[in-house]
Amino acid sequence: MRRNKFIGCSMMLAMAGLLISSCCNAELQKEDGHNLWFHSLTDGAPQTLSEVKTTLGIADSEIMNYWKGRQVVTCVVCQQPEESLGREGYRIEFGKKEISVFANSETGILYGVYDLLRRQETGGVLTKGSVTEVPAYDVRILNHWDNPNLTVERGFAGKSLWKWKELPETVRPEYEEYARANASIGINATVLNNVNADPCMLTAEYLQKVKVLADIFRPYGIRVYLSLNFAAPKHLAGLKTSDPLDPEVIQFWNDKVAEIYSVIPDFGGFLVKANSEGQSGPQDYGRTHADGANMIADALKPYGGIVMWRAFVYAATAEDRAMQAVDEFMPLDGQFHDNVIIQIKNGPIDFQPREPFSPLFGQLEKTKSMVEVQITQEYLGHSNHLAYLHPMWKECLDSDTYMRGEGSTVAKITEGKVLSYKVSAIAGVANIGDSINWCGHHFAQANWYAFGRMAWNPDLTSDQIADEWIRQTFTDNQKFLQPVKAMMLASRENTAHYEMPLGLHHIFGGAGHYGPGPWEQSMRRDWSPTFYHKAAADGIGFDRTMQGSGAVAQYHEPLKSLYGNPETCPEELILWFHHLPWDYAMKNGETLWETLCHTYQQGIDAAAGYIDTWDSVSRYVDSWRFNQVRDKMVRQAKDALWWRDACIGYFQQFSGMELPADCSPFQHTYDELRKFRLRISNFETPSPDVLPEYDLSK
Ligand code: BDP
Repeated sequence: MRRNKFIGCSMMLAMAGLLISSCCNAELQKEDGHNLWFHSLTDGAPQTLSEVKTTLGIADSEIMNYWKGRQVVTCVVCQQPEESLGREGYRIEFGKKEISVFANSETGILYGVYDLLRRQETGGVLTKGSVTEVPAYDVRILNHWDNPNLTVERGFAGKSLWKWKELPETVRPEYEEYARANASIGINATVLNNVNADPCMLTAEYLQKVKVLADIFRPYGIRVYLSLNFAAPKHLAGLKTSDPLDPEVIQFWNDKVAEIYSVIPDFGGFLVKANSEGQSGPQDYGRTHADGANMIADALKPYGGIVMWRAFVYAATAEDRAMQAVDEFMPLDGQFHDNVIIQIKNGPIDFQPREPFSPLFGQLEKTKSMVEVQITQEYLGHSNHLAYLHPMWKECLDSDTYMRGEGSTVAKITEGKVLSYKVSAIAGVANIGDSINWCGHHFAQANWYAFGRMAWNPDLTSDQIADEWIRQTFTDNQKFLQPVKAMMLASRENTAHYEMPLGLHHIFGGAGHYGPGPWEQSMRRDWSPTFYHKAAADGIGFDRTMQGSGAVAQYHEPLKSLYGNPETCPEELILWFHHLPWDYAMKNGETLWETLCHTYQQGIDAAAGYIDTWDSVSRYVDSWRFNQVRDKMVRQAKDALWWRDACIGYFQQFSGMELPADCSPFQHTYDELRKFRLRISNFETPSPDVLPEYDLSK
């Protein structure tokens, strides 16, 4: 190894004078949240982007602008590659006077520099020894569900960040800020458009726009991918078919891929939603998912591109939607070409506040798979609710599938440690829009941050990630850090408590997926809340045992037996797998009805408690962010009551049981609440004036 690059040196800044010593929020500088987790790094000032748009130029500029330590920082791209560092890893060697960052690539250096700056802000800079970091997943990718008309499917943070009409001429600074934010947490890939893909994204006109973004992202180590519309041959080239075995169709895709690579030489590949929710796919032509995926994969192969083919498929006719992905993909195991990865949502239904892991992870023995989590809070209160999602994602990654005996966790399988993968990947559906704070809720930024950190290192704990994020985004003052972290760590579970406790799922009102609608029956039964909770005089819950749908059989032993028996099934999933009588005896000695009511109550109390916690730390937050967060917390606490009134009020007609005396009284009957969902328009965050009014003092 030879030091061939000295890219930066430390600047000792007289920072002490700038440190915020105020303890009154009105005196803290106004902060709109645009600086994300660079808040402490920039000391509240707008971020400074590098003038030199090369990877090393950016790394250099970050050190020059933001390194506050005494040590001189040198960065070294290894001439003789160090195998253990891989393509993107790095090693930081700490000394009293000097810190050196070693990597095999310039991107590795950039990651090392961001690590160093993170350590600086979170108290992790060492004076001796070294740390080596290598990412667990090769492709750490955001999936934007953004449409060319600037709407964002399930987006709750304004319109799309990508201003397609202005591109390629007008280039907004946010594009580079986005790239920088991603690079700082190790995200190295992005799908720019919705899985429900508009074919126009692949036209020559749009590729020129995509190229501009790809050029901005490249020095930050980020590759661009696109969602494709499987019927593009028909839409774009006027072919009579999009049959994947048709020679003209194959030629279309070969030509299209060649065109894309001529414009974007490092294009990553495609994300495909096929034969799902009305999207076209190979089954329209009597072909299989493997036929479709392989045709696209073959076109990409010469360029090194990959296909992420989604397993999110289900049909209205199925007995149990939770079983569909396995039923569909198991018979195809082994048929996919080696640059295809099956992209599987963490749970078998659809990003609910709690699901067991998707059994498909444990069933694909000869096919690569990747996890898709949802960063945007489609089912967890949109951008109104504080819900830190890392614990939910980690629950999935740490789940043991028992595919190859004990220890075949979802993380190990998808990292390629069980079957060996050439390329491993993990995806998160982005929660980013053009809102000034990027994510709508200041705390929703933590989920973007957590996704990146988790994709780099799935072993990091929720606590570690929240800790880092709070220190960089707000303050490292323990009086703020500890209570706020505790609130974040409990928040996902609390959301499950007041929305869908004990394994209940999919009981949202309307297609907006915000408020409750337990009474609803849609035109499709598998979109109907009543189909999922099955509340009736004899009890509640979906029977997925061998006497019911048999979904438990998609899990390997011992899970099949564990989930299949209500005595051993984890209680937080009990109504996912079982239909039980209202007076079923729970482990705590209560009836199921009592525990159901008490779990909702726990969620209600916790949500109300956020307001108290937040008020107690007001002096450590600028008034701008304080007030915005507080307003949302009030809404969240009211929504928790709404969920309980609607669900328990509705279930009560079947259980015939009273609300336990220690629960908050009902404020609305479920009949009153039915009308509210009608006024929430699809895919939008409902505005407060269309939501039921609640009095939090009762
Ligand atoms: C569901 C969303 C829908 C998406 C779909 C998907 O409600 O808007 O298109 O997932 O993942 O969660 O394709």
